[in-house]
Amino acid sequence: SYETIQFGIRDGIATLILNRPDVMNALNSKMRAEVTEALTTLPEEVRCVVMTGSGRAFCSGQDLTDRAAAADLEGTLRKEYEPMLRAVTGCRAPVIAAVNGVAAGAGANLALVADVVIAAESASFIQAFTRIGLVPDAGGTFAIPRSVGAARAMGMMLFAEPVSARQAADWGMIWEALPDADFAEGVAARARKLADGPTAAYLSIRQLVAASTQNDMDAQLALEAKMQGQAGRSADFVEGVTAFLEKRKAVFTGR
Ligand code: T3D
Repeated sequence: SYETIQFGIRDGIATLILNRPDVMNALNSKMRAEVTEALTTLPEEVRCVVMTGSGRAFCSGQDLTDRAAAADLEGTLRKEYEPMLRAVTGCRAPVIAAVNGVAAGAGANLALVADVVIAAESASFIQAFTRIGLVPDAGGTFAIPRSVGAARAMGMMLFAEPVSARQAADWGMIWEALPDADFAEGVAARARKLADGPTAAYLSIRQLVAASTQNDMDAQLALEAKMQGQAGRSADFVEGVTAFLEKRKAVFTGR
């Protein structure tokens, strides 16, 4: 069991709760290690992961009381943040970031590397780094210009002001903002849908979209063909087509 996160699995859905509510779930070394560990050792039964925060925040970013991290930011990023971010992007199952409250600094960027980001309307995203004289990290300068364009990325990063969940959704930085009253139910419904879906195809889609930031069209068409070849040999494809022809809902096993 873990100290800084809560982790549980039910009906194919793993829920990972960042759990240091007194400090708005600030990231310390232990939390980075535990998030990484939980996501890289998922049992086979898991077909969707929901990552969220306990209390009123999602995550306030780096724990600013941690002197050791502050003494070697470069080392901390390379040795602790990178493995955590890659554990999200490389996770076998799709990851939903359920942003229940403020997501600041590396906490915002941890959410933004997830496959789907759903935020409660009262939540906000803050590229807080320049408030303390730092530059955005944790993949923010990679992901944000790609999702919202350079003008909005620059505004967010230079002004370090909160961007509301609604604004983030309107800009295409996240998938959707839900009224607070519908948030838990909305997240659960989305997680259920992914956990019941063609898990192997989802993994390929995530790899294709990631590769599209680097590939030219030739390389991307080749990768699509390869991954569609794989999908075409899956049990879920057989089931999907059979269910369509039998006019019933497909029952995917994720294989
Ligand atoms: O390795 C490295 O260091 C490099 C990596 C850097 C990556 C980064 O993430 S840098 C950016 C770090 N994060 C921030 O600068 C955000 C700091 N927090 C805030 O700006 C605000 O707390 C929030 C906007 C997140 C929330 O504001 P509010 O007013 O709702 O809550 P609050 O009162 O500020 O915070 C509640 C408590 O959480 C408070 O403690 P207290 O007074 O009740 O004892 C506050 O100090 C604590 N807290 C919030 N964020 C952090 C934190 N404690 C440690 N580290 C934090 N990041």
